[in-house]
Amino acid sequence: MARLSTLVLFFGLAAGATACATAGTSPSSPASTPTLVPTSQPTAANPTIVLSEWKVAVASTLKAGKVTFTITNAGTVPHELLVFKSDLDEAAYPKDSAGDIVEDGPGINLLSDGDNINPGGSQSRTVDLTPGKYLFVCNITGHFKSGMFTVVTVTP
Ligand SMILES: [Cu+2]
Repeated sequence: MARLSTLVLFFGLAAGATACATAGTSPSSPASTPTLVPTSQPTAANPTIVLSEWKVAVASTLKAGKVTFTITNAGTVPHELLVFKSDLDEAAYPKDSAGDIVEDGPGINLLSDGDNINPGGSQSRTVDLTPGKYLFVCNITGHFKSGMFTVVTVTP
């Protein structure tokens, strides 16, 4: 599957490059016409999130909008991915006595939750991101405390 994706990406890029070259050399484009740059460059529209001990590997900046994540577990124990939106720093998140996040606690908003993902497994999840500060975290007991989170800023 990874190989196929690479191929698709390669041909996608090749097609984009061809379109670009064609547009650039077109003699019928008057100089005064604004150049339409094909928006075929890779975007963060469908980012991959890789979970492992004890990391949530995701870009620290994402663009607002509907985003479909592919979430994979590259670790050796089950993990999950929760997406919280909050202005709070992660240290100020409401926590229980074990140090796990109280998911419906004050000051935070759980936007997305899903089943645990077994080692080697993956999951697809669509989240509607609005500008602000987010915490992408695995809240299986002890994992947040072990540093399994990433702060993500969503820009307009
Ligand atoms: Cu975890």
